[in-house]
Amino acid sequence: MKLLLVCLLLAAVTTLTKGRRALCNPGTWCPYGGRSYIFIATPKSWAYAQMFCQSLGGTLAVIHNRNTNDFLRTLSSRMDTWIGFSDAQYNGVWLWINSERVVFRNWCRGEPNNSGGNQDCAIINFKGEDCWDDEVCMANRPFVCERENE
Ligand SMILES: *[C@@H]1O[C@H](CO)[C@@H](O)[C@H](O)[C@H]1NC(C)=O
Ligand SMILES: [Ca+2]
Ligand SMILES: [Ca+2]
Repeated sequence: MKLLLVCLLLAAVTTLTKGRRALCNPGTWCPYGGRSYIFIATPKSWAYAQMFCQSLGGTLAVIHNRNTNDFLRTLSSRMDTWIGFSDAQYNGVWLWINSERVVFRNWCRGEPNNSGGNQDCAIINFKGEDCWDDEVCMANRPFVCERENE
């Protein structure tokens, strides 16, 4: 497990170094709308995904408008993908991981439904569609990180 983490971190550092020149190549940071984003295809739990984003100097991605939503949808190849949106602190109160104000939502019809009483983390691209779903945070999903532009 530790070895795996080291490998992931090394891969991340390599990614960071390459990120400077590459624009939107897979595995590199991609500037958009004043921030940069990276899609990580390796499925992880929501908490692990956030830790990984932090190890890259960022957080799980937050979404404040339609354009960013569409951009991240493309970046993630329309796979079920964690974003930094959760109601784990208080069920029904959805908060962005960086505490920014919630000004945009894109829930699928009937979501968030807190199915089974413990769906507290949000994905984009539910069933490939252009909408969000709440899921069990322990589920392993690809994820998208964001960070400030340097
Ligand atoms: C609740 O959401 C899950 C996906 O998280 C979905 O599979 C399920 O069909 C939904 N249940 C209802 C009753 O809408
Ligand atoms: Ca919930
Ligand atoms: Ca749900």
